[in-house]
Parts: sequence; C-alpha cells; structure tokens
Amino acid sequence: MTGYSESQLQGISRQFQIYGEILRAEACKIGHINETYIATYGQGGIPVRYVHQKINKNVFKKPDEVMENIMRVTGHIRDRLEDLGEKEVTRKVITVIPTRNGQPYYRDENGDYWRTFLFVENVRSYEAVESTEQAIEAGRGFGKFQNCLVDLQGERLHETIPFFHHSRKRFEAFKAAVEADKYRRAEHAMREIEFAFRREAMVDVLLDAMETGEIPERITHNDTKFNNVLLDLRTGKAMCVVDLDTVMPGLALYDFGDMVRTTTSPTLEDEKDLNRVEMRMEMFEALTRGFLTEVGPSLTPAEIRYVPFSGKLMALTIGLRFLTDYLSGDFYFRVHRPGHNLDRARTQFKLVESIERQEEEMGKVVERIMDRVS
Ligand code: GN1
Ligand code: MG
Repeated sequence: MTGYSESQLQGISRQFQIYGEILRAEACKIGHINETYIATYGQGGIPVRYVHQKINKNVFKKPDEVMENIMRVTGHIRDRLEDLGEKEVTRKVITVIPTRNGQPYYRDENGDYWRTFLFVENVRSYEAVESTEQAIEAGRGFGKFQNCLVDLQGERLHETIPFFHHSRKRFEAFKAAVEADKYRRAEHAMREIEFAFRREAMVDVLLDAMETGEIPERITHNDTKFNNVLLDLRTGKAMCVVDLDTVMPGLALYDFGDMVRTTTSPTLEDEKDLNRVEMRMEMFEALTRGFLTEVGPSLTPAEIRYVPFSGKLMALTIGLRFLTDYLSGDFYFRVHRPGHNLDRARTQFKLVESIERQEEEMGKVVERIMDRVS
C-alpha cells in the first residue's frame, strides 16, 4: 500500500474546497479496499478534519458513477433530514467536499480518483459489537438509511460493482479458482473447500425468490458491516452510515444478512480462535429489533421469512469471496499476514455453522418482533 505524506495530501487537498494548511494527517487502517487518510487542517484559526480517500480503481471500474450515486444519495438524505427539521445534519449524513471547480472527485496525474469528505466528529465505529444496545443501533441506523431512500426519484442508481452479491456468480468464481489453483493453495484449504461445496444449494435461494417476484429490488447499502455505522460517543446512538460506494439496487436481505454476519459474533472478522466465533441470539434479537422497527412494516412476507436465512447466506457468500481471493493470490482484499484471507474465510464458515444450528430459534425471534412492529 502506498503511503501518502502530509505534503502530498496537502497538494491533493488544494484541489478541493478546503482553504487551510495541513497540521497533521494519518492513514486510516479500516477497510479492505480504498486508501483513506484523516487530515487536520488549520482553517480560520481552528482545526477542522477532513477525510481524503483514493478510490480503488481495480475494484470500482467507474469511479465517476460511484460518485454520481453518492452525490444523489447523500443529497437526498440531507434534504429529508432538513425537511424533518433535524439538527446536526452534517453528523447524520456524509458531506462530500467538491473540488474547486465543483466536481465530486479529483483525478490526479496518475489517473487516480480522489474524493474528500467532512470528518464526522464525536462518533466512533467498532470492529466488534460490545453490547445489545450497539446491535439495536446498528439495525436502526441501516434501517433508517434504507427508509430514507425509498422515495429517491429519477433513474436507477448505477451498479457500481455488477453482480456484487450475486451468490451464484460468487460460487462459480470460487469453483474456477479451485480448479485453476494457480498458487497451489487448495491443499491448505481442503476443509473449507469441501464445506463450501456441501452448501452450494444455498446460493440460489434468494436469486430464485427474486426471479419469481417474491422479493423486490430496493435501494440498499450493500456493505452494512458493523464498522460502517458511526455511533455517537456520548449517547451511543447511531448517527451516520458511511462507506456508500456500493449503495445501489439490491435486496433488503443482503443488508440485513451482512449485519448479522458482522454484528452478532464477539470476534473480529479474522479471528484465529474459531471456538470464539458464534452467532449470539441476544445480539441477533437486538439487531433484528432495531432493523425491523424501522423497515419491518414495508417488507414482504417472503422477505421476513428469509430474515434468518439471510445471515447464513451472507456469511457463506463473503466467506466464498475471501476463500476465492486466497486461492487466487490475494489480489482483491488487502491482507496483513500470510493466510489472512483463509483465516477470514474460516470465521465466516464457522458463523454459517453457528447460524445453521440456531436458524429455527432465529425464526421465532423474528416472528415475535414482527408481532410487535406490524
Ligand atoms: C470490503 O473495504 P470494506 O471493509 O468496507 C468489501 C465488502 C466485504 C468486506 C468484508 C467493495 O469492504 O463487500 O463484505 O470487505 N467491499 C467491497 O470485510 O468489495
Ligand atoms: Mg466497504
């Protein structure tokens, strides 16, 4: 990973509508895809923080479309919040700082795309959930986000990564990586490979339900990791949803499933002690309560039926992606140690097993909650 110095960032920032000098800057280690820096500027005599981010062009082939989506989505949410008379709107929705000639991104001399956001103060994100209150807030935060976008007018949003959560295509890519075994790593992942093959039937379930019209397309976030919702430092309430690169047409269940994947286990995504990885029912209940209180009334019966399944599917699908990347030489997700993507795949599959054991009980939890919110 390239590390940008403060003076290089200063050069980049001069392209944007920021009129101060950098006091300090640091690289932000969260996220596996883009390169992110948090920089403090002296502006009008007080320190103001901004986020500079280089968009990963290998992952996002059309960064201009990513930014077009983000401008529409954040603009719409801002309008909604202002109409509601909400305070502190710049802490509740991401603010894109335009370039000095009014563009949402700056393209540098290497052809890299940079964007700048206002840094949201007095919030933080967590890599692992610490309490049921946090789980409720995560559910509420992403639920509200989805609600805010139901009346977004105009053309369909761009698919910034086509077939992003298409679990059948993800499975086929995994199969191809096993067959190619380009890096001779399959022998180290035999158990995981077999685990995935035994669950192939799962990958078509939601795609089939979508085909028959049981499940509608909606505007969704598509990367609802727990660390993508910022919680207020003082109140612990969900303030702002971040990482909007994959906001596009999708399934409500993808968003919910990815929350289950990232918000119910006490462990990190790359936990090595698999005995610690588990789907905890109290976290599932809290998360579901938060999410369904917001969006439950607008979901179809089929969507509600698949709520417990969705967590299992997302854990399997993201696990397949980690495993595929491991087998293919670690070119997609940033890794910090050998075998990192394999470790990540293992935790996902452990979570799949944990959900399999509890799926029935999870269904009862969903029913109980729906009785209260509908
Ligand atoms: C990536 O970079 P980050 O952590 O926001 C990935 C998600 C995965 C996630 C797994 C564009 O998100 O789909 O669920 O890693 N984002 C993209 O941690 O591929
Ligand atoms: Mg992301």
